[in-house]
Parts: sequence; C-alpha cells; structure tokens
Amino acid sequence: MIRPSKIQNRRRRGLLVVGTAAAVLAGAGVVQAQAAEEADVLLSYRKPATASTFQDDGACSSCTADKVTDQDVTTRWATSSTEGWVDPGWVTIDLGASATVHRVVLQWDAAYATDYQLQISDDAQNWNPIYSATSGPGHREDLTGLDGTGRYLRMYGTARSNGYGYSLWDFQVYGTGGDPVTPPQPVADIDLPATDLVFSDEFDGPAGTTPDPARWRADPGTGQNGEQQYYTDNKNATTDGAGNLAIEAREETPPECAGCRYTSGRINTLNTFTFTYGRAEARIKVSGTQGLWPAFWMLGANFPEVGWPRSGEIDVMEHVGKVPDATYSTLHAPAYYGGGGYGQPYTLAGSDFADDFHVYAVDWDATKMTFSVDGHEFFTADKETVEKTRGPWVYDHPFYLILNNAVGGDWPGAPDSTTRLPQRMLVDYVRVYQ
Ligand SMILES: [Ca+2]
Ligand SMILES: [Ca+2]
Repeated sequence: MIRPSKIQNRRRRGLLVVGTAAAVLAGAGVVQAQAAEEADVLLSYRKPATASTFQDDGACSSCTADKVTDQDVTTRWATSSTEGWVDPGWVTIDLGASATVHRVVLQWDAAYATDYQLQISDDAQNWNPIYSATSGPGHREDLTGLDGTGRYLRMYGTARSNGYGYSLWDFQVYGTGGDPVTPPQPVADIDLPATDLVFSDEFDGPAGTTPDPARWRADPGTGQNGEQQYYTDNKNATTDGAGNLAIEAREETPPECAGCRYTSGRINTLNTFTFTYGRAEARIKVSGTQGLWPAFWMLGANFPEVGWPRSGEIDVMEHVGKVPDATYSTLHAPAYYGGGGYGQPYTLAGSDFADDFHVYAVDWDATKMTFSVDGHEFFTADKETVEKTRGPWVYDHPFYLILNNAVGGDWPGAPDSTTRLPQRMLVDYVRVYQ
C-alpha cells in the first residue's frame, strides 16, 4: 500500500582413531573411533570490513563496508558514486583470526560483479583466490565447496553488471576457526496450515461502535502516494450493526485539514498485535468507484524505527476502483518496491469485487508466502526464488495488520465525475492463525 536461518553446514573433517588394537589386546585401553566433526559456523557476523570506497548520498545513505556483515539484508554496502564506479572494486572482511573458509553467500544489489574473485590472505597484502567467477549471475550466490585458509577474505570485482558500481546487501562467510560472534537466533518457523487462532475481530458490536482499542488503533493523518483523503480518528471507522466494520470514504473537509476534500479511515495493530508467520485472513467487501483504494495489508513492526521499505510490506489485498474485476497481492522490500513490487493480480473477468464479500488471505512461513482469494491460491512468493531473481527476503520478523480505504493517489487516480461517495469498505472479520 506504500507504493514508491543461520545455516550451519556440518562437515565431517575426518575420522580420528584413538587407541590401538594392541592396547585392546593388552586390556590397557579402550578403542575409540569417533568422528571428530567440526561444524561450519558463520564467521563474518559483526566482523570489521573495509572497502575500496563507499557510497553516502541520497541514493544510498551510509552504505559503508560494515553493512555486509551486519546480518541485516535491508542494509548494503555500495561503492562511491563519485569515485568508486570503476574497476576494481572490493570489500574485505577481517575474520579476527585465521579461519578455514568453506562456504560464502553473496546477496548482491542490482549493481553486482560479473567478474570477481574471492581472495583470502593472512596479512591483507598477499591474496590467494579461492573462487573465481567470469559471468556471475548476481542476486544471491551460495558458493559451497570452498577451501581456503587466512584471516582476511575479500570480494575483488573486476567487471560490473551495469553502469553503476558494486553493491552487496550481505556477505556471509562460513567455515571453521576465526573468531566468530554468535548471530541472533532466527524466529522459529511454523508448520502450515496454521490452525490456532491467535487474533480475531468479528466486528459484532452494535452499530456505531469504534474499533476495539485492545485490538486496533486509529492512524489519523494524511496518506502517502499522493492520496487525497484525511484519515480521521475513527470517525470513519465504525461497526454497521450487521457484523461488519465499515470504513467509509466521504467527500467532506475535516476540521483537522482545511485543504482536504475527503475523509476516510485507517486502523492498525502496531501497538496491540504483531506476529511472525501464520495465516492472516479477512472477509471484506471492498468499496468501488473511481479513485477508491481499499486495502488489507501489513508492515514490519520495526517501521517506526527503520522506515519504509526497510520494514518490509505484505499487501494481502489491494483493490482500485478503476479495475473492478481484480485484486492485487504484493511484497515490497528495499530491492523491489512501489511499481516494482513483487506481486500478482487475481482477476475474475467481468466481475466487480465491490459487489460481494471475499476472503483474502496469506499463508506465510520462513520459506514462502501463498496468497489466496476465497481459497483459490493464485500467487506464491518463494523465498529462494525471490532472493535469486529480485533481492533479499525481508519477512522473517514481526508484522502488524492494517486496514484502510484510501481516496485518490498515484495508482487509483483521483476521483472524477463518475465517482460516487460515500463508499464503504465492509470488513466482516479479521483472523490470524499460527
Ligand atoms: Ca546488510
Ligand atoms: Ca462479522
């Protein structure tokens, strides 16, 4: 609606035999045949990094080298736009002590290296290649079977994918030795289908009841994206007495905004309910007419701290009045957002979604999200596919629910002479299962 597992590879490092047959025969010892197995761990987390140059401007603010080791796929290193869009370009991680490297994961930005080496060194002076690419594919490259020893590892790029520089969201190094810092534990995955009801609102109150403050808070103010409405403090969001919440868009100038011509409602669960993974569903009868833009969607709960699109956005359902017979499900992240979001429409040709209630849902776990309308699964966003084709997957943390009914804006366009107001978006229920 805003438009513009720490994997541990276990490697058997050889069989260590302690004791001898002779010792057994003598009764003086015990034969121990044990697998001396040393686990590969993430060696690069929070390790210092340096780079040929870094970018710090409006296009990429504070895109310093340490952003490749922060285990945050919404931050990136990039070479300087004024002096760094040249070859070679490099970023070096100091692993803190000598390490043996077995695996590297690179999550590139659109500005990636087609030709590059991974080089290792004991002194950051003399480098030995442990991997060479001559036609690197960019996006996510998971390089296994590596074998090199040293304290410093660098990506040394010699050819760029486009006219820009080099940029990495993440540069993960796995192996043994070094001086590893234990990374944060990932959120526990769940098994789908999710069937335990953990949040619900059936909106069964008497007519005129505002949303339960234990579940929802109004989010008053103007909208983004060139929207024209003013969202009131629940004056436009009340139950209809028939089991639904009605979010009503009206043509009126609110006292809070002298320049506004429309009012509507927007509510969310940021301060009352957030969740990671599960099924979120709502039964909704969207509003129609030119210029209307009802939505059921989610933002990362870290939105107040990191902003958008770093928070991530999951649009379970959006509808624009000018396209009556389609709804849309879309993901937004720092590498793909706005008109470039990752999504699909669901179309019932010739129908008008504003004519009836439909159930809009997402089933979300650590590997994928599947979107459905009335049980028809029409779009699956697969984590691995997204990482290999679009960019980082930024949905492994808590999100909160949002309902709103926008008027105008870049996507639906402004109301015109055909627009009929007021218009109600009716929500029969919202339920979340885990
Ligand atoms: Ca990062
Ligand atoms: Ca209901």
